[in-house]
Amino acid sequence: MTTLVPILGDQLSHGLASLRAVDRASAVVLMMEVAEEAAYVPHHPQKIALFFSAMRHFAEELRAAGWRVDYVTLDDPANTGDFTGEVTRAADRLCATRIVALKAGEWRVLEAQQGWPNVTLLDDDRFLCSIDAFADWARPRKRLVMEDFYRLMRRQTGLLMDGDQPVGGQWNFDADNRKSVPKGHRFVAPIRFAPDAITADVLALVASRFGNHFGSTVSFGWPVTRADALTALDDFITHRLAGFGDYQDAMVTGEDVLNHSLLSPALNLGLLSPLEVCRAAEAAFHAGTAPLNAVEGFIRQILGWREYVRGLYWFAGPDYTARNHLGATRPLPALFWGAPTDLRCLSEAVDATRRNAMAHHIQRLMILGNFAMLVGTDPAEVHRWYLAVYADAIEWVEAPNVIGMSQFADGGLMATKPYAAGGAYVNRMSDHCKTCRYDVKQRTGPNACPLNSLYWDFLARHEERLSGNQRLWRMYDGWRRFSPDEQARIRAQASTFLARLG
Ligand code: FAD
Ligand code: DLZ
Repeated sequence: MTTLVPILGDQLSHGLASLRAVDRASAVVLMMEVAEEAAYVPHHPQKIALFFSAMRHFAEELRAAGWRVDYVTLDDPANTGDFTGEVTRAADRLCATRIVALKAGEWRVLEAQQGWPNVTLLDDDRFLCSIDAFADWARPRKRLVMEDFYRLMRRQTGLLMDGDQPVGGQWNFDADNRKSVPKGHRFVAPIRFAPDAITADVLALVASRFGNHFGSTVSFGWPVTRADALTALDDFITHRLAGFGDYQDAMVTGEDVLNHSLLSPALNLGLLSPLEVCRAAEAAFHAGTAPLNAVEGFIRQILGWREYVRGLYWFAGPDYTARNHLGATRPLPALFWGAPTDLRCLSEAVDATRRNAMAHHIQRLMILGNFAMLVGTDPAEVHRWYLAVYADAIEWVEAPNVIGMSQFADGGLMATKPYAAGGAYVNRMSDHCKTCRYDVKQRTGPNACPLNSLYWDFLARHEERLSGNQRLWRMYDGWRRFSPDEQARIRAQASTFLARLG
């Protein structure tokens, strides 16, 4: 009587519910490298290598812990290329009488799992808020305000709480976290992990099979085991957490990481748990090595945003990624795949993405996402790009951030207003404009920063739909203060740019 336990690439946790539910002596763990997962969107080669390497290391650890593991490599000639084919083949091969699996992190794969024979699907309990608990919170509400959810999570977990009050007397220290970086400030580079023999094999495999995908693997240095991930966590807590809050929204030319943690891939693969990461940050505050604005800001990203977007993804339903509230239809501009652009902010963000399979939050939201939305890109194309290019992209976390937060394609389920910005924002939060060929202060003319006319054109295009939004009142007031001639010049400038964008 063999029980088959399929474990997917983002389920690399030793305490997995499916492992807890079976008897080690009669279970066989199945892990599968499958072509469909690697290519249903053209994933960045570094992302594919990260998943395969972490999977191979995890299989080794399971074997060392006494599990029988059946591991199907991508180049196995018998590999059918998809999860269902491999699960069916393994069930036959091992004469399995039942299958016990953890529910996948996206609708597409969950639907496939539901078709597996004799399968028991278990809830993924590696999150601090269950899907049902989020739905109970969300159902009676008109607006799903993240801050309300976050305070509930603070109370439930006791993180940064003093009885029923927030430590420091305030729930949120975001107002302290908008500083620009002083000239000459030095950031401590994050720890990188040199590829071992397993990773080197995987990098060679990925180069031969997916070398034509956008992205480089040269900088590969991700933690691929739990031990490495714990070292990366310690490195962040020791060297970068203290400055996390101050420069959280900043962008600096040539600085890919600043004080960010780079922990999202390890968290999303399951190498680290969200609670242990939050507790490590909280301990640094209590030890006096990191200030409250930094620790609260960091914990809010994980306890608040990460749990909130996961709940929202499942609450919103399987059609969420098809939403297109603003009716945007433009194909994704070629610059997202590395075609040259002379906007410095965009070239920096795309280049970091190409080199590292990573860009930090403000680059994703306010540079790349903002540009895609201002030019009217089809949100489904934007979603597929983000899913492909980032090492941490799993649909449950990527889709709400892209469809909801960055493209306003869900019509405000997640964000209260579109995150739209012109050049002034980029100039305030970064040093990019100083070395850009465009003049950020100009709206029209050959040297004007294109973001300025695109921003006003976006507001004008969507005036009927958006001008009733209270949070956009000031922006529409600004637009109406322009003379009709100036409005026409701005729109003509945007239209010329859009025509050239093709
Ligand atoms: P830090 O700045 O150090 O933050 C700490 C942790 O908080 C992150 O590791 C992450 O786990 C969590 N976090 C922070 N912001 C968010 C958020 N908005 N949603 C969920 N978790 C958050 N994050 C992903 O993990 N996968 C994605 O595919 C993804 N796609 C995104 C797409 C867009 C358009 C935007 C605006 C954001 C996206 N994010 C995504 C959220 C965020 O940008 C990344 O989590 C972050 O940049 C990862 O880098 P870090 O680990 O250094 O984060
Ligand atoms: C992202 C990814 C890739 C590139 N390849 C695999 C794979 O070959 N095998 C696997 O088990 N998982 C892979 N993954 C992660 C899955 O896409 C992820 O588990 C699903 O999106 C479900 O959340």
